[in-house]
Amino acid sequence: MADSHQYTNHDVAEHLRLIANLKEIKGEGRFHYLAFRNAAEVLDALGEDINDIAAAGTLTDLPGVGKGVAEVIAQFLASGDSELAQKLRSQVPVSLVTLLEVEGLGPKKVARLWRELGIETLDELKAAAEAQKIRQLKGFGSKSEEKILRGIALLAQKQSGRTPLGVARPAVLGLIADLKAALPADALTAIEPAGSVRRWQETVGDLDILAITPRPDEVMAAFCSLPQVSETLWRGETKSRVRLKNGLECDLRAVAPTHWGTALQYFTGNKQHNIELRELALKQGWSLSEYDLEATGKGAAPAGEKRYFESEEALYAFLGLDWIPPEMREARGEIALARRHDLPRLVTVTDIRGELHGHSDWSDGKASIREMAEAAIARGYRYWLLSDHSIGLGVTGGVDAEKLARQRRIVDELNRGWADAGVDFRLLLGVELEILADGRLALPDDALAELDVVVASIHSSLRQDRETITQRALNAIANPHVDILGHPTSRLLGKRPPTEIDMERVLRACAETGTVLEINAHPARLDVNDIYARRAVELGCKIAINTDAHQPQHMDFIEYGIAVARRAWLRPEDIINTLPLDKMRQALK
Ligand code: DGT
Ligand code: CA
Ligand code: CA
Ligand code: ZN
Repeated sequence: MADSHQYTNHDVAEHLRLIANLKEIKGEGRFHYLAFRNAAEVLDALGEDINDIAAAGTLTDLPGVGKGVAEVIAQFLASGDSELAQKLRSQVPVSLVTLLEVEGLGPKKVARLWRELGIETLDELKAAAEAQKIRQLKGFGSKSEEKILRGIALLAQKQSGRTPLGVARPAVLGLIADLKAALPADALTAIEPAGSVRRWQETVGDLDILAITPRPDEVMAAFCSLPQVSETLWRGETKSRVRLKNGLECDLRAVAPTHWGTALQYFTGNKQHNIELRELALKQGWSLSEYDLEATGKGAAPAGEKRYFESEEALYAFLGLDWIPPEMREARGEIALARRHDLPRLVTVTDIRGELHGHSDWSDGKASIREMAEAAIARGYRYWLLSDHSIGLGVTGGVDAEKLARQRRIVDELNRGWADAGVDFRLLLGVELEILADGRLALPDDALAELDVVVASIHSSLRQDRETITQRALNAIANPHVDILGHPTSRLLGKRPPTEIDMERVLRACAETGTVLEINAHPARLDVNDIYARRAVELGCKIAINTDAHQPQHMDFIEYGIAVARRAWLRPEDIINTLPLDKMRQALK
């Protein structure tokens, strides 16, 4: 058992560091915890496999490894844990170790926050800092609270690496709006987001903004002192980089009007698209940079001659290409299409005529049926599907056959009112039907038969193995009453990975049965994503783009779903809720 070589040197070092941290937080003397921290460093630098050394019985020959540490190592290699760690864990909450990763918090401070304020987790730390409780401790002040909050934001971002678009996009639009407000009107001629936000990529590494200004120094100064900026990382004449209080970093570049087309193209990316475009330019005898095209001498123009472009359209056109929408700039064959003048006419927000998944306060929504429908009317929609959660999810008020019958009477009455008033709008009645853990559906067929549209979704037992969870979806898809498969992979961006579901099988089954696949536009979901949406249409599936609105404002999220569709190269005809009501109904099962 001791010889299974299950654990690496690095695993052992991490275990020793955990012990050192717990000891230090507990308040043991330096000598006690430093011994473990030093031994961990020895292990990190060790060339030999620690399992071999343990098997040879020579652990204590290692520098810094005494009897106590050797015993811990031997136990860990045999069992993945040690008695000492177990004992320490019973004396100190392990979640405190995470607090050590917050910038500026050492073990001594963590120990005091724990002892004096009872803080054990990041959430509790955040709540205490926000409630201004930490400044009451001796040696801590309002500055430390700010620092802790910044550290928490940074840590959260470091752990995930990238930020969901739903956070990044409002942040960059807010910066642009505030910068405009902070400057006189003639200071900014143009300002646009670039980079992954402009391409609507689902997660974002950093923010990029591009501006045309006659006075770059004034713009850089205003940018670096915006209220959401926590720190200026770099400031030059035409470029600045700042860190925001929410942990995101943002680049701002100022360019001259003559360079706008090439600069916006360059800083929109993605990198691979740029590389392909540069190769194409080179073949035509031009070297492409963020500033201009410069003749290489291998084409018609004499070497060194320059061309400037005030718009992206002009740049792409000069290279013989149609303008490529940013969402398509992912080096997936779009340059070849643009060259053949064969780019798809991508769907836009204004193509959408209604939505087919939304909630009211009959389940977990925040507004009444009428308020939701009126919000849809206000957006110019011709139809909207009320699809509250069915029973089987545990949401209070999940609807059953009896409640659906009551909803039908309300829906009919509302529709009569709009018809009488000459409003061209139809409220449809459906349900978001729970696909239960064993694959059964939460409502019987005769109840489903009464509904206009049925959306079936998986919300529970998300950790099931690939076969089980795929079979669940396939059962729902096979049901003749199930029209739409809602948020098929159940992921929550930055919070919960997709399930193990076999999307290729699901997409094929949807195509075969005529079940519509949802692009759930809620920025926390974006489910299915662009890759699956593209594959779905290749296989002949129909798509619906829905915000899954739980309150009227959520309907604004439609642009995120449209972006997923555009990144999947989808046209209006690929999406059923671009159709008028009667045609849309014919397109259902
Ligand atoms: P991100 O920030 O990781 O979400 O992704 P992007 O695309 O915003 O990347 P970022 O911020 O590093 O750079 C912005 C754009 O600048 C990128 O999309 C393309 C361009 N760019 C950056 N580095 C290079 C490069 O080494 N070569 C080329 N051709 N373009 C680059
Ligand atoms: Ca970026
Ligand atoms: Ca950047
Ligand atoms: Zn829903």
